[in-house]
Amino acid sequence: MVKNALITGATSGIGKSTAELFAEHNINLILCGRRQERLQDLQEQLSSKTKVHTLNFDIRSKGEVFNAINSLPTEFSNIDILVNNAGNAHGLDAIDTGNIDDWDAMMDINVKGLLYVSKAVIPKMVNQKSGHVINIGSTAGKEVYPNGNVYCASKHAVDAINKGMRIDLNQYGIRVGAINPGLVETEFSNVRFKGDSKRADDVYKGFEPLKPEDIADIIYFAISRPYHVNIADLVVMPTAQASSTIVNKKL
Ligand code: NDP
Ligand code: 8X3
Repeated sequence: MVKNALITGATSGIGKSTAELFAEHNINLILCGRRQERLQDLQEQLSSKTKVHTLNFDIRSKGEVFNAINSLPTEFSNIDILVNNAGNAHGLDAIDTGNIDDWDAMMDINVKGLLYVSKAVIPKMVNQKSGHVINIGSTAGKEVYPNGNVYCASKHAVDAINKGMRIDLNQYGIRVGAINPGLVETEFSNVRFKGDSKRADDVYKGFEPLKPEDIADIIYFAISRPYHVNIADLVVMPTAQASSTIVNKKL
C-alpha cells in the first residue's frame, strides 16, 4: 500500500535527501519548509516518481503550522510517516555571551516547532491506530559540548520528547524513534555561523563527515522494517568522530 510521509525541513540537507530517497520508493510526499522556490523545484524534480504536495510554513508559528497541515487535500490527509527534521543551530557561544535571539530561535524551532507539527499530525495517527514518527535528534542531545549549551538543550529536549511520545503512543501501535547524527555536511553550519562560509567549511575539513544521504538511508531503513520492529533510538557518527569534541582530523 502506498504511504504518505510528511517531512519537515525538506528544502535542504537531511530532509531533502530523505524526500529524494522516499520518492524512489514511491512514498507520497508532503514536503515542508519556508523557501518556496526550493519546495517548487523539489516538487518538479520528484513528481515523475511519486505524488508530491508542498506546504510552505514557518514551524515557529503555531497558526501557520495548523493552517498548513489542516489544508491538506484528502489524498494526503492521512499521514503514515512523520519525519520531524526541521531544525538548526544558531550561534556557538558561551552561556554568558550567547545571543538571546539565537536561543529563542533554537528553542522555538527545534523544540516548540517539532511539538506543533506533532500535535497537528499525531491525533490523526491515534484515530487510525497506525503511524510512524521519526524524530531527528543529534549527538548534541546525548552529550553537551563547549558553547553548545542551548542547541544541546534543544536536542536533549527532542531526546526526551521522543521517549515520551513512544511511551504515550505505545497503546495505539504507533512507532516512534529517533535518529541522532553526529557531524553531517549540510547547510547546518552555514546557518549556525550566519553565512560565514569559511567558518562553516572548516567544521568539515580534515575528515570525511556524514552526508545527508547517509542519514536518509538510515531513516528509510527505520521506516521500512517489518511492523514489529521499531528502531527506537539510534546514534550515528562519521568514523572519524568519537564524540562531539573528539574528531580525528588530518589537517
Ligand atoms: P539544513 O540547514 O541543511 O536544513 C534545515 C532544514 O530545516 C531546512 O530545510 C530548513 O528549511 C528547515 N527549517 C529551519 N528553520 C525552519 C523554520 N523556522 N520553519 C520551517 N522549517 C525550518 O540542516 P540539516 O539538514 O543538517 O538539519 C536537519 C536536522 O538535522 C536538524 O534538526 C538538525 O538539528 C539535525 N542534525 C544535523 C546535524 C548536522 O551535523 N548537520 C547533526 C545532527 C542533527 P527552510 O529554511 O526552507 O525553512
Ligand atoms: C549537529 C551536530 O555536533 O554540530 O547536531 O551539534 S553538532
